[in-house]
Amino acid sequence: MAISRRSFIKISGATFGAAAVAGGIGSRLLASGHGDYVPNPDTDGDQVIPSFCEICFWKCGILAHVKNGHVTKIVGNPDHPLSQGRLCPRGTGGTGLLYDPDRLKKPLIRKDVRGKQVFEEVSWEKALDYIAERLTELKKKHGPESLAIFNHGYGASWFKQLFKAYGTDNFGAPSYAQCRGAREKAFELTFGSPVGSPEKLDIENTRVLTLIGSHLGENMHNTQVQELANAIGKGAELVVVDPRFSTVAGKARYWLPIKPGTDTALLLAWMHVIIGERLYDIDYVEKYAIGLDKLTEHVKDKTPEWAAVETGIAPEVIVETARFIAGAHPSSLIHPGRRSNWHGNDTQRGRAIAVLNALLGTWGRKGGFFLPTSYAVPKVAAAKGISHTFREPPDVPEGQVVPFLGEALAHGLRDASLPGAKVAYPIKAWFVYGTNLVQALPEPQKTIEALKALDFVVAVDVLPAEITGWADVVLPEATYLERYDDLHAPPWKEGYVAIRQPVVPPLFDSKPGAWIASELGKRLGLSDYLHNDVEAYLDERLKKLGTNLAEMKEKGVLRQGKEPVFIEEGVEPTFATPSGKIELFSQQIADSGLNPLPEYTRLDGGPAGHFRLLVGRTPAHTFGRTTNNRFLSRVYDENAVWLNADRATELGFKSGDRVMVVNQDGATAGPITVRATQGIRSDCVYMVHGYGHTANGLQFASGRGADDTQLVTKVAIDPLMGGTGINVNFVRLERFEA
Ligand SMILES: Nc1nc2c(c(=O)[nH]1)N[C@H]1C(S)=C(S)[C@@H](COP(=O)(O)OP(=O)(O)OC[C@H]3O[C@@H](n4cnc5c(=O)[nH]c(N)nc54)[C@H](O)[C@@H]3O)O[C@H]1N2
Ligand SMILES: Nc1nc2c(c(=O)[nH]1)N[C@H]1C(S)=C(S)[C@@H](COP(=O)(O)OP(=O)(O)OC[C@H]3O[C@@H](n4cnc5c(=O)[nH]c(N)nc54)[C@H](O)[C@@H]3O)O[C@H]1N2
Ligand code: SF4
Ligand SMILES: [Mo]
Repeated sequence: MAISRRSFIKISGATFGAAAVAGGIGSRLLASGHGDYVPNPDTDGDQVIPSFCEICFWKCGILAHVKNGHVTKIVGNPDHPLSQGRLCPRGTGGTGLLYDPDRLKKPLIRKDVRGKQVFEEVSWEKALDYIAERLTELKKKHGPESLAIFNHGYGASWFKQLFKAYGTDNFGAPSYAQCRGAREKAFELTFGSPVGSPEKLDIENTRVLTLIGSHLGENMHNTQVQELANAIGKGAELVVVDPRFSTVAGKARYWLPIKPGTDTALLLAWMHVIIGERLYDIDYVEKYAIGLDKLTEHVKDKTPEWAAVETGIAPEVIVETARFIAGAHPSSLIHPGRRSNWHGNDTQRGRAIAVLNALLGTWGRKGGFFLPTSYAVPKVAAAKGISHTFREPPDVPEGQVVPFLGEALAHGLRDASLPGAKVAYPIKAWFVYGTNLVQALPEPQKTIEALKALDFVVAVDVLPAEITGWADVVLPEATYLERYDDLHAPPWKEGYVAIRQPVVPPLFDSKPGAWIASELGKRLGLSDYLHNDVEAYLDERLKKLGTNLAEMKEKGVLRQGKEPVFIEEGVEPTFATPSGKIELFSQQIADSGLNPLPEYTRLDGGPAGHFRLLVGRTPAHTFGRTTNNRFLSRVYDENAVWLNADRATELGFKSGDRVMVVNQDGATAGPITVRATQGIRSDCVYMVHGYGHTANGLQFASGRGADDTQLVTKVAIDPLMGGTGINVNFVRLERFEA
């Protein structure tokens, strides 16, 4: 039964009878089979329905305008604390996803026809029966933990419940070990609490904001960008540390074009100056922190002169910026960053950021980190609780030690799926929800090898992304505008609870995740462990809050009202570290045999004539999940490779040239357009992630720009938390001959 040597099947637009019409957005939408409807963002709706966004993971409150059954526009909900009436450009482009002509429309099953693998459109009944049959067989043969679930997005909660009931706790998300993981561990080790998402930052009241990489404004988390604009309006100043002249560097008092991978040296030198000149928050550190003596000793030789050699930043600039940053404490925030798995030594860099914040007294302070509150929303239990004891995920090879594991490592679960993997037990099947593993996981060669070897792969998606072409069964989910998900009540400055609800019924034959999980549950005999009627479930939860579903559908969000969230307002911080204090020195890390004080590791340089590959975001897109969105692509439809202008001249390239990007292992990506600029150092190049799709079902995005993932054939593993640093690949540019 098992399909070996699974191959990539192109889900083409033609499968669905949608002609590939050349031309503008209108004709593309006509091809969607959704009548002649083209959303007009100037049209107000007859109905205005509140919900929350899923174009990225910030979850801003939206108001969807609906007229004649169509969504005309999406605007920010003024009652929602994260959007405060405004959305980022991506959020307003949600209609471009809803009406994307390339959406997955019917369940698909892989079939072998005369030795050739093809997809067949099937009914939901047939697709779900088939998955249940295969998962039952898998459990019998290899045990439930041989199934790994990969996920991203809020809708995954239904599947987490389902698969825990099935018997596996092997959930991996690239948004941990490839993203926030190092930062979260670093802050946990220092303050006893991760930064979390949405990050608990009071950017609004900060006087000096220091950004290490974090390219706010291109990295477009709505609330942070709004708060930054307000802070600048009130006179806040910025220190931007970035090898590239980012958008936000253009607004900074200081731009420090640092040599990539040397931030920890800069941070240690700043500490050297701040401790040496007693510019830190002396009372705060005395009251809340331990280990200042050891830190002082540790940074004694980390002089600005020492750091200058590492970072390429002049010693006097290091001293001046250290004084400038300390001068504004405690409203002087060193942004913790988000995508922090860069070079392998990342938890140590995160520790340096956390420790510097501690010296500045920012944790729990206005203009620093707030101490969040949340709206207490009682849970509602299913008929049966899950009492299974799960086997540890096989995400770390036998013999390797990762002392501070957090969430399961997504790449580790992938590696446990490779033939011959040295793990406690192998992974044999994947259930993939809302993550395009082919672009999201580094070392794509391993991802493909695993996909070829697995017994069974299911992908739940909204678009025919690369991962769906590797699945045995593809399930078309309804978009966030067509479904309920669970209530959202995150820790924030003010407690609130928000609802996601369908603003229009699902298009085509797509179905909400809650329904899919419930139907699979029925077939697996697990219904008692699930909430099978999403409306009844939400209503019951809301009744416990003294409201109900009907009322909440009108209101969209309930707010708890302002509560104290700062030490200045009388909140006493608690630190869930072993000592109960902020740990400048970490005994936990010492016990694991690693450096208990933030440690700088010098990186290897690349081969001669190569540039370090750096990646980032564009304000108009979320990774590759929106690059097929025609509305958002009106602004930015292809990535470019940033190359230092002097180097470009030396190498004979100019802006607009088409090149292939080739890495140290001979892997290639492109063609892509050169952007020759003085706004980047000469030792690195930069591109936005999420382009260069190869799935031709993504009729708009396919073949546009280059996919950086193809060039990430190498990673550096974080010795503390096991994440993959991806900024360790080196590339050169070759002229593209068409
Ligand atoms: N518009 C938009 N916004 C997004 C997203 C999106 O897809 N689109 N994705 C969201 C997600 S999930 C994440 S994780 C975040 C990611 O956004 P960030 O957390 O800001 O990502 P980074 O990788 O830290 O930042 C990339 C920046 O770091 C710089 N950089 C590269 N190497 C170095 C270095 O060694 N040192 C220093 N100091 N700087 C360096 C790059 O030049 C670039 O400007 O964005 C979030 N916001
Ligand atoms: N090379 C490289 N790799 C990276 C990064 C990088 O910058 N460069 N960034 C890293 C970071 S910071 C992160 S957070 C990860 C994120 O990477 P992923 O986990 O892959 O996240 P997305 O790109 O948002 O996932 C997109 C998939 O979800 C689908 N999708 C969109 N909406 C829905 C929905 O409502 N339901 C379902 N079922 N599917 C949906 C999209 O069509 C797409 O296939 O990637 C990491 N990997
Ligand atoms: S930041 Fe933008 S894309 Fe993300 S949830 Fe908010 S509006 Fe949506
Ligand atoms: Mo991320």
